[in-house]
Amino acid sequence: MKIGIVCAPTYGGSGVVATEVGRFLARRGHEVHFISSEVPFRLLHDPEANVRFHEVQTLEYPVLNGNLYGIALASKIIQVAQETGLEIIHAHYAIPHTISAFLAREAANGGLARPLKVVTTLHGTDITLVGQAASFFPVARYAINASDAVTSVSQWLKDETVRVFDIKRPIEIIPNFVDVAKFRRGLTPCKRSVFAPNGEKIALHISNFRPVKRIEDVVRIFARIRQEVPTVLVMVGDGPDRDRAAHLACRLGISHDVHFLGKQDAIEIFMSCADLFLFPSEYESFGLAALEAMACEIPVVASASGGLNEVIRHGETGFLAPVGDVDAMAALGVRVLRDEALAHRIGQAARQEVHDLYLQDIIIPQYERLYERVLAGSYMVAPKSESRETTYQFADGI
Ligand code: GMT
Repeated sequence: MKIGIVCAPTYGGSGVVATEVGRFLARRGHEVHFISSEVPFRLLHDPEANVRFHEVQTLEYPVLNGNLYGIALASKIIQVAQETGLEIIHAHYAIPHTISAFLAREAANGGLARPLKVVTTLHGTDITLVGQAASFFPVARYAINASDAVTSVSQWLKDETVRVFDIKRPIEIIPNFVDVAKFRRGLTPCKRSVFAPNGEKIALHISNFRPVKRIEDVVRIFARIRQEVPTVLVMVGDGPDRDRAAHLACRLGISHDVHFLGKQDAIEIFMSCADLFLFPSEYESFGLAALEAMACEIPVVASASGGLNEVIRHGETGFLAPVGDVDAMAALGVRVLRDEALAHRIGQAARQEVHDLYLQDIIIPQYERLYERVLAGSYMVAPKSESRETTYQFADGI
């Protein structure tokens, strides 16, 4: 198949998942075209045969009040589809990517060699933050309803999407996955001696440091753990709440044990030798970083919220505590850092869970089958109108 993937190129779960989907589709013989503002960062250092990148160049023009990226993206999609005969656009993020794909299809006005199908994957913040804002709501709902197929990375996100947007159409759950050859214990070079020269344990947090990640909770949890077990905290990533977290570490007098490393490409280097992963988010539609930590056999302490309840089985493959319950999360951290047998058992079970449920060989065929059904016209017949009473009809009786 000839597949166009539209995604955010920067650090962040949706861009990572989109890149890995494209990479593994290419390895299975499909022709994959990434269309984005920059080369997705996980593709930068690891190019693949069968993968092409097409840069969207936009224009900031003050008279038009802002960013014209969505329109430039639509033009690029038309150009790529005309040049390569794309069959599918797989949009990761409903806004603006799905809308740009619709615009491309409409604007091409029959000028494409083949009809272009649009598959949308919902990742979370496109629904929970952006889509719910009043200025985007009706268009986000339209993106979901008018896509040829829609997938969600968790049951929780699907339920939220259906509830918030009153969606009647089918949404398939295709969870995220991990490349276990890359994310595994004991990679070299391990940075343990750099951060923990005196044999301290290493607690790790990786995110984009946005408010939803509750970064200050990470610091508070660590401060409590450190009183019980010699530990350092490694913070990978950057974002709006970094300074608040650094300031809090200062106020608590622990900043010499907190290492802010900023954005890093090869996060597996840190994951492969950490002892604990702290992930106290307000919610996560999935929590890809938690899954990557599980693949590296690190016990994860996370909040019992959103899709994290699906990814982590409390006491078996990691630990969950109520959102904001810093004391409970610290107690779980202390327990697992003190008890090596427990840490080993949880780490092994976590890695096994990834092998059982979240391998690329399990997940990628699910996308392939979806594309095939969409191309065969056996997925769904689009409704004529978008009213609440609309009943959807399925050519294959689903
Ligand atoms: O906030 C982030 O973590 C970034 C965001 C994104 O869109 O890149 O992540 C979302 O998608 C990831 C990949 O499916 C999920 O693993 C994250 O849980 C989700 N983030 C939130 O729901 C907050």
